[in-house]
Order: sequence, then structure tokens, then C-alpha cells
Amino acid sequence: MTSTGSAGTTAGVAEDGLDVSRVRRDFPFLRARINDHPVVYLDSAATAQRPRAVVEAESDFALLEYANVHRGVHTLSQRATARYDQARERVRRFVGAAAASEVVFTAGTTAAINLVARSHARPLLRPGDEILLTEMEHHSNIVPWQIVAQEAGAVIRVIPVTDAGELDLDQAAHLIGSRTRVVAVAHVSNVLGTVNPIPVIAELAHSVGAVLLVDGAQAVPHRRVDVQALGCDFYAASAHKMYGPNGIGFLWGRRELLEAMPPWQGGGGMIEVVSFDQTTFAPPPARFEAGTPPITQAIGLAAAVEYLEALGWEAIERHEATLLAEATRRLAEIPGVRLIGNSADRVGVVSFVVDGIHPHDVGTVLDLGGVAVRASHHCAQPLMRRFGVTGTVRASFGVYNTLEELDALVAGLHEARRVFGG
Ligand code: 7TS
Repeated sequence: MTSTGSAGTTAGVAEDGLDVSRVRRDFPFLRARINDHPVVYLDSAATAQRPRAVVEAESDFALLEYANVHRGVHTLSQRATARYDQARERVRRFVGAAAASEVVFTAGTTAAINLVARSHARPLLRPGDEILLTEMEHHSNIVPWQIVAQEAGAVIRVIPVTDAGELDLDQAAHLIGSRTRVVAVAHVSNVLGTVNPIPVIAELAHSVGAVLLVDGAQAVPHRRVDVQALGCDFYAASAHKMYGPNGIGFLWGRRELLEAMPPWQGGGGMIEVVSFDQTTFAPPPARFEAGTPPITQAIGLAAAVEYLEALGWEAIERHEATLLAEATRRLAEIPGVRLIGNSADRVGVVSFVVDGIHPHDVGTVLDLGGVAVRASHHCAQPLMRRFGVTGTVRASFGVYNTLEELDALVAGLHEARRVFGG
């Protein structure tokens, strides 16, 4: 049901273990009306809506307990510091890290990747060294590497994507070599929903002594992440994709790698002793958190982790798999709709084009019916080129979406074909 926040559950959704009507009550946003229609929010891959528990954790802290961290002897500051430390510990458990000191709070995934590119890769890179990326990366996991590669005279190599939207691992084995210093791969594609086989790629990277950075922005809302089981060296994510606040994300890094990295930004909170002659730096994670950190957002992030874990990964995965299967089936039935990618392991993200109709026009017609999708290149222009399109329409699903909402999506696509004659 799409009319209010108190959506009913269909048989399919009820059976999958997630009580969606209850979930929807946690998200007041879903009561909104857009263009005189109930909102159908299918753009969680861009940013997810926040449940009341996350916003209340932030507002309670801001209204009742707010103070700066690490600086004060007063009780409020000590409490704020304890809450900030607890948030880091929550993220440590969330990703299965060995120690909380391996979790660096950043402004988001983009900042986390830039930190690794600047602080780990840049000092190591020599002319002719190689950085291995994939054809399905978000620009956030391309441009930072290009910048440091250009500075150092290093070379970018790219693992191709198959027609199904999977990484071509045979090619990956040819592309990796003794000059490869860094491999940087999305855990989940923001366009295709493909879940990449990170443990396999980790083995490949480590076989040549390279480090593996995983861009987890699109994985964290959908799958339980265990950085040790994945075998990667760095893992980057954003809170706003996992029902948390914007303005914060995190980088997990192996302790010995973080310890060897110089700071990338200087300021308060990241030092041991400062004089005009010399400054010594704090150990990680503080070394990489110059200035007053996003304290309130860290508390919201911890609340988002708690929210996801309380729903349970099995229920989340089953619910999203139900939505994905049904969406894929119904979209494929619409004449002129071409789905992009069909990987075996996917999360709830589906990209498509409609013959003869620009994705923006499709997006606009859907918007008139209250359906929010993304219609663009999704900051993945190389992947668009790979599939011979300038952009796609992307519907992405979250824990609050229902099978009934697919009716609105499908109806909007029929309407777009009627209006534009696609
Ligand atoms: N990596 C991936 C795979 C992403 O999908 C995104 C954002 C980022 C990195 C950057 O995250 P940020 O929080 O630092 O901005 N992806 C999208 C998207 O697909 N539509 O809008 C933003």
C-alpha cells in the first residue's frame, strides 16, 4: 500500500520475515505526498530515508547532551567523548573489525577513498606503478586515484564488466601484476546492484602484494559486512546510504596500514605535541580526524547500525530479494524496457532504459506520479559507455519499499510510453 505510512503487507512481503508495515511506521517521510500522489521512494541508493530512531538519537543528543569531544574536563564533554567512542565501537562491530582504532570517521565514502589515495597510495607510488580499478566504479572510486596517479606518474588499469554486469575475473587476473600497488573495487555497484566477489579479488590483490580498497557505499544497507572475512585492507562507507545521517561515513583500515600513513589534514585533535619547530601526530584513528568531528552524526550513525541490526540481515535480504525479483519480472514485461545487467548476486537495485525515451523524461513522468527514481549516469560514466547508453533509469529498494509500490513504478512507465510514444 502506498497511500500512507501504515502500509499493509502483501503475502509475499509478509512471508519474507520483515514486517514492512511496522518498518514504514518508523519512517514518517513515507507519509509525504508528491505531485498529489503518495510518495514512492525508489532512490535509496542515492540516499536512504532515516527512521525516527536515528533522528531522535541525534536530536536527543543535540538538545540535551551536546558538547565537544576530547577537549573538556567537564562532565558534558566527557559524556560526549564517551558517546563518540561508543559510536566508533558500534561501527567496529558492524564491520567485524579487530579494533575500534581501525575505524576512522570521515565525511563519507568519498572522503574515505580520498584519504587512502592521498595518504596511503600517494607516498608509495612510483612512475609506472599501477592502480587497478573496475569499469563499474562510481566516480568517487576513480577520480581520487586518477589524481594521485597523475601526480606520481602511475598508470590506471581497469577490469572490464561482462554483459551480465559482472566483473570479468579472467581479465582481472591478466591485468594484475607486479606493478599493481592498489586494487580499488566497489563491493556493490550503484548502477547494477552487482555484488562483487571481494574475497576472490582480495586473494588476487595480495598475490602480487597490492592492497585492496573496497568501496562499500552500496553494500552496507543490504548485506552484513565482515571486513576480515572479505579479506580487504580498506573499507569505505557512508552513513546516509544506510538509513543514517549525511555528513559522516567511515574508513576501516588494517592497523599496520593506518599506522604507516601520514596525516592528510592538519589541525586540532590529530596531534600529540605541537611547536613551531615540529609537530608529532596522534596514532590512528585520531591522526586522520583533524578538527571537531561530526559528533552528532556519529551518534546517528550508531543508531542506524542498531536499527539495521535489529531488523536482521536475513529479513532485510529476503525482503529486498523479493522486491528485486518482482521488479525485474514486471519491468521485463513492459515493451521497450531494456534491463541493464543481470548478475547472479545482486542487491535491490535495477537499472533500465526505455527505447526511444530519454531517461530524464522517464524520470519526470514517474515523478509526476509521485515515484522518485534516479535518471542519470549515476556518477558512473565509464559504465554507461560500456553499455552504450548516456544514462539509465534506476530504481533502488530499501527496507521500507513494498510490492504495491512497484505498481506505481510500472504504471508510470506505461504512462511514459503513452506520452512519449516509446
Ligand atoms: N561509491 C558508490 C558505489 C556510491 O554509490 C556512491 C554514491 C559513492 C561512492 C559516494 O558516496 P558519498 O556518500 O561520499 O557521496 N552514490 C550515489 C548514487 O548512486 N546516486 O547518488 C549518489
